[in-house]
Amino acid sequence: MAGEALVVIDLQNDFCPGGALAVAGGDEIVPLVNDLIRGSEHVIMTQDWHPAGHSSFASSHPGRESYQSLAMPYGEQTLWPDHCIQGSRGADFHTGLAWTRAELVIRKGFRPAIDSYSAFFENDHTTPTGLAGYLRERGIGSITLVGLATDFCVAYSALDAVKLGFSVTVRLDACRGIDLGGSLDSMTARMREAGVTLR
Ligand code: VGL
Ligand code: ZN
Repeated sequence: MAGEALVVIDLQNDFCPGGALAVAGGDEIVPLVNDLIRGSEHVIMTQDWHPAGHSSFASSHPGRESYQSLAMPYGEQTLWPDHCIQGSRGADFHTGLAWTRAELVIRKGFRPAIDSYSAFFENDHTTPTGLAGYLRERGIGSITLVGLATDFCVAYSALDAVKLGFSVTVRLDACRGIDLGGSLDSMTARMREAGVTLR
């Protein structure tokens, strides 16, 4: 039987209340995620990991503000407050997260000129992170996604995973969203239409 993995997306301090890009209720999912970790054969985590001055930060574009969209060479990019700076406390996993069983941590968003929402591809949708190769080489065909944020990094990871041929479940009860201009509804619909199992 093909292996299964739990993929925990960006459960980091900056995405939890008190953090630089706090997702409402982001910390509430930690106990449930920990239960899922205990019950999973393989555990993989992603860590948003930006250099200071990253191009996805509004502060890198004078005159622009957070949550506005900006045309980048690779497409439209939402601008964010500075967050998940490499090595900062904000970039650490949430203190309560049972991260020690993670067999792989994929860091993403480390190239200054490009953001990376998905665990599989950067926002140009072509530069791979290596996660698909890891899963295939390990014989893992099914993944369950949990974490932050539902409508950004979780959703783009789920959509890419389906495209790559993986069987994908998103546990919505173990995710929380940002909901920018209706993005929670629209990305949930896109996941459903793509064949992601939503639970
Ligand atoms: C995320 C915005 C910027 C996420 C990461 O984890 O969903 N969102 N960087
Ligand atoms: Zn980010």
